[in-house]
Amino acid sequence: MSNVAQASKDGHHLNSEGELGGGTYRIAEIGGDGIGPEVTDEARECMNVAAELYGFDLQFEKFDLGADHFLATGELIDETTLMNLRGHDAILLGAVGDPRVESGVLEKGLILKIRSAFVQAVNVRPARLIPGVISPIRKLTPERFNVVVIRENTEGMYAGGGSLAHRGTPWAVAVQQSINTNLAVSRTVRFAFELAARRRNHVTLCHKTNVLTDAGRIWLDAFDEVAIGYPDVSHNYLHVDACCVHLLERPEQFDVIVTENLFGDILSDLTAGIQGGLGLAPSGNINLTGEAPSMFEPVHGSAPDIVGTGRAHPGGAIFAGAMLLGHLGEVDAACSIEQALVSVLGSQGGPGKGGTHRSTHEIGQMTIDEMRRHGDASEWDMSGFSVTAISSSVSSIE
Ligand code: GGG
Repeated sequence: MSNVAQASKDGHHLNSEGELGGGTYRIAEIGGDGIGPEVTDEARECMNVAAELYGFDLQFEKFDLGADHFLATGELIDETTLMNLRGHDAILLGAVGDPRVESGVLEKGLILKIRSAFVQAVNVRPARLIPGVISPIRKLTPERFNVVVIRENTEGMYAGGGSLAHRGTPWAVAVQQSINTNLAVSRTVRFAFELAARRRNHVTLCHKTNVLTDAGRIWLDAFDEVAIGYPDVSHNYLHVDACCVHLLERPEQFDVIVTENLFGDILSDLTAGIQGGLGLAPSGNINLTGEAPSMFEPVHGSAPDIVGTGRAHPGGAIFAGAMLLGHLGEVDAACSIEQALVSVLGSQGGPGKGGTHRSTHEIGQMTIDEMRRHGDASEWDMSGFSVTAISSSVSSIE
């Protein structure tokens, strides 16, 4: 993590080694549905300004995927498009989901398809209370809330196994399978320990082992085995229901939470809520081998009820853009975006209570103004627990 960038004479910035950047990155942009394109527009603009300030190029290619494409063509994503996506350095995703399409079709056919096709094995979901943003937890202070949920990203209930027979009859029967392989569980747990070793040295495994005894066993076995290799990282286990209460009552006990796919999806909405709003939460779907691109997205969905109103908060998407750049190694640029937005949130509040409710575009522009005003990443406080720090450190975890 560098926080010592310097301004060069032409207004660009030198990295911590005193070099001007200069690389070119190909970014695939999937705005998707609902408010997705509105928030990715703001994230892209912030990323472009960061590239300009820090001396590298971003080539964005937009992919028209989502409900409109599906309704017009009957296709979700074809093999050629997947091949094309694969040739990019990273993917920026907005949101999917549309009331015109049966629930689950777009989510499974696009997001889950890309996660599994590109073996984006873990989903990294950081949340922290940013000064100026009001948490629904009364008297919560920033020092007490800074967590990362590591969600297994390819299996569990989301692997797609199941069947529904006799739909529409009184004897309809549905089966939804949860898949848990030692391979996927172990790599997720190992990732969580590696990340914790770069943070505050604590991992909590969250499951429901007292009821889901078979899946729970494989998680506990992997957890115990991996923990042996990390003597400096303390660890504990919580049932998922208890974990929810602990997050509300004693959030300071958590550093890294590792869990299976479904629990991770739900718990990370809770951590986003504690942070002051789902609109602020970013995530990274990480390919651990570098053989395929990783994908960065806000945690929130497509929010069709507020499309076109300018009320969507772009914070989660902008933070996701920062994570993406951190993952590519452009740490100073990522840091500049992140800290500029933190500064904007400090003066404007978050999407919830106490926020000034600026428009999507106003928040994006204020972030850019702040980046240009401060520019030099060395001025920012990079305490090591930011989304930039997380994403730049996870890029070295395999
Ligand atoms: N921006 C992410 C998004 O559109 N999420 C909708 C959703 O429900 N995704 C399912 C998932 O994250 O597993």
